[in-house]
Amino acid sequence: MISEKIQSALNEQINKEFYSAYLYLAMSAYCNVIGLPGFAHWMRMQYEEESLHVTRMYDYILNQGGEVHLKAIEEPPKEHGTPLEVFEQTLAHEQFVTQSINELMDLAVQERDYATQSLLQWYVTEQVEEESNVNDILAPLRMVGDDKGGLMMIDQQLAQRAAPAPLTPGQ
Ligand code: OFO
Repeated sequence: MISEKIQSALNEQINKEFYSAYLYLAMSAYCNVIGLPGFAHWMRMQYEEESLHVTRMYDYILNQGGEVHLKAIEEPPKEHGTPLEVFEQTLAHEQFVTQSINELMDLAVQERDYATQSLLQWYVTEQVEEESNVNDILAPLRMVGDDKGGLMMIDQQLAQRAAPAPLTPGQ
């Protein structure tokens, strides 16, 4: 069982995770248009990963006997600038999501809701990985600058990203 307060905060977070999925799908389309299929693929995989972040939280609310409220998803921007700017925006967005997860954790601690803390610990760890993955891409992007050959090499590396593992029952 979860309190009304926790239920409402988790539903807000679901909306943010949906927005993340939407944003990365928009970025994927944008990267396709600017001729970077590897970047587009990476963003498409990120979209899939965000969808799993949605369903993990959605399943948790239902498993706790709570109610899911799906709210309108904000429209993401269409233009994202240079490939470097695409990943700078990605890092800024992930930092925003990390902050949001941390605030949720503060609330779960205040409410002494141990089950929700356990769920959120997964997201805390995930956010460390999300930010680190993006930083690992930003470093070579900053190094190559406008060099087309360098960008092509990064594009080929990003094309290798594997699909995220599906959720298994109980996760
Ligand atoms: Fe759901 O981690 Fe990114 O936003």
